[in-house]
Amino acid sequence: MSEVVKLFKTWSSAFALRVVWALQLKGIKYECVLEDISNKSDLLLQYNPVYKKVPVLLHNGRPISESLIILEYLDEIWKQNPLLPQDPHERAMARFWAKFGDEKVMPSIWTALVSEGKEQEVALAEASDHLQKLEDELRGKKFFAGDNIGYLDIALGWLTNLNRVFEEICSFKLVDGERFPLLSAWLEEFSDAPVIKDCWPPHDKLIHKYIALRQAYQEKSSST
Ligand SMILES: N[C@@H](CCC(=O)N[C@@H](CS)C(=O)NCC(=O)O)C(=O)O
Repeated sequence: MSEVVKLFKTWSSAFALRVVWALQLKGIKYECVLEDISNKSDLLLQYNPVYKKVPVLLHNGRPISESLIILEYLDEIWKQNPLLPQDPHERAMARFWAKFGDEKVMPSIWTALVSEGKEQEVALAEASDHLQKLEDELRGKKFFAGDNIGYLDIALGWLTNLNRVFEEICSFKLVDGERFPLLSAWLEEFSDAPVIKDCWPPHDKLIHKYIALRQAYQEKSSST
């Protein structure tokens, strides 16, 4: 059967980028449908009526949303270059750390990026604590998945981009090579991997977007 795969994404979505990476790593042919989050298409609302967010993967006309769930789906349907570990305990651990990345690491780094003063200080301390846990997870490994990029590397891949943005906008290193040597090496290995590096959103456009988000956050905080 010929497979029809479409991916609804925006130019910058870090969540959609996970799906792009997985599709590329598995060599799955797909078509991109670019969405504008400020003016969502009827199709996006139809395919993801619950969250109304990208990414949405459409496989032979059937939609799947939530990036981590899409990764699992791709892994189940397309067996080549498996993303999740074969061992059930390792698989559970990969899911655990991916959830930790989304629920703990991402919000703390996000707040550290957009805030200032005391709020930024607190968020940074929290982020460093979380990053230390990821550093410990990398001990003895090149990638979180082992010798090759896997599910958890893809799930945490947003960190590469945000780390660069952070350094440029806040003028200091979030993932400091001295404090987090394994995580720093992972950031480089991951972002330099051929399939990964071909898919980064345009850097300057991304920096502008984050500067605008930072300004908006600070204006909102100062008016409340
Ligand atoms: N948990 C979701 C998060 C997806 C998400 O937040 N997508 C953003 C773009 S990066 C979005 O579509 N936002 C639209 C909105 O919040 O209305 C996932 O992993 O797919």
